[in-house]
Amino acid sequence: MKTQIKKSSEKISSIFFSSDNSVTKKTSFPAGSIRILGFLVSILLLFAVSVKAQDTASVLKVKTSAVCKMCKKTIETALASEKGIKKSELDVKSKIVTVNYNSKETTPEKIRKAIAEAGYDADDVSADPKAYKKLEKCCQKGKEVHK
Ligand SMILES: [Cu+2]
Repeated sequence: MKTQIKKSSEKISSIFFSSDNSVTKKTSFPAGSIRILGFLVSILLLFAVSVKAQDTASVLKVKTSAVCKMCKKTIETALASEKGIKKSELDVKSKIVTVNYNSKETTPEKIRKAIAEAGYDADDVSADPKAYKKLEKCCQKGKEVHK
């Protein structure tokens, strides 16, 4: 950024102090201001875009039926391949998975559905029975967290 400003100010000063003073001074002044204006507008646009991008970064906490570290791995792996999910981390003790996602690319409903399709309950969405049966026996052992 700084070098860009330096460059454009150099250009402007080279216009101002060029040999053909009387003519260029008057004709190039507006061109210089337009350049500065364009530069400021693009900074504002960049700022607006970055603010908008931040707005789409969302966090969702989902209560699951995970009972062990293997469940944690299964759920986190399943969510990793979902569109719009940046990161997910399951706390086995509380059975809560914290999901960082882009609200423009996915929704809480889709995230809960993905967890259910991996074989686990997700809030009020029940685990897909077929996926549940495919889980390791250890993960079907019951509702209590175990090793
Ligand atoms: Cu498990």
